[in-house]
Amino acid sequence: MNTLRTRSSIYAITLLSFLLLFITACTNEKTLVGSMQGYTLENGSVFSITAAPTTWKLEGSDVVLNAFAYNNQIPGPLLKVKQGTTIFINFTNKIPMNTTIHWHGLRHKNKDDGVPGVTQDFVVSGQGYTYELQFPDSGLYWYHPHVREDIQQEKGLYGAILVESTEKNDAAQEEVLILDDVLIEGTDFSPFSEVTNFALMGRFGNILLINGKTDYTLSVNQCEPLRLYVNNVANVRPFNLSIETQNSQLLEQTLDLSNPILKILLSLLLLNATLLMLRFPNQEHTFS
Ligand SMILES: [Cu+2]
Repeated sequence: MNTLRTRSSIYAITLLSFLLLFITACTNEKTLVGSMQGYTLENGSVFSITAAPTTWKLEGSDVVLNAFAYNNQIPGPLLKVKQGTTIFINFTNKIPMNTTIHWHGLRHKNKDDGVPGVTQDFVVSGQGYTYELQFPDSGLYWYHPHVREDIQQEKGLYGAILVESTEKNDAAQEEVLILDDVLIEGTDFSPFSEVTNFALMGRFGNILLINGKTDYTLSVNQCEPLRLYVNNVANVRPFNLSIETQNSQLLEQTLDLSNPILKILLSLLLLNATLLMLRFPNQEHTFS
């Protein structure tokens, strides 16, 4: 087992740093531990998701956010499904606002895509809605409200869906990294406006997060292929995520990270899911 440590910085620094520290030699042990709570859902499964207020303490600080969460988890439950399946989500809205869940990137029935006024009505506070989700394509998708994202998404309403391909998967380990930022003032969120007062879906934050944490760590196996699914759920910020591949072997990636132009493109594309396949034969690697 080895340790992947990610460090996020405060005060509007857009660069996310990753430090990989390998502490043991190569093993054949397969690690499939997600950093957020994962749920494997078979075809026809019914899964319940409740959006509700919660408190969210940022580790290593006095900050306790008055947040919203899906099933009291930030990020929300990681839904693991197989390509070609259908599941049902029994959604309950317990936040004091109307909301919906939009299933970002999914190619499925329009009526369940969660866009109020276009494909469905608001799910008013105290009520629910059953979503039918289909997964014709593999990859990483995510879900979030489609109502006042500047408040609801900022407060913690987001989660990921990992759709396993029907084709062979060569990765020994797969991890989902969700990048976010939050704007803190004192010990809580900076106040929100009654009306949307920023372009896009909100504001820049001053604390950076990976999977809801400021000091995210992850165990990985040395020498085995590691596939990272990276998703940006920040309301407006493009992250400058780059990876130094010194002594490591890139098996597969969607973009050539050594190319500065593509690096900029990657920053922008992180608004959607990006997939990286990596392998690290040597002892230490620094990602920046
Ligand atoms: Cu979206």
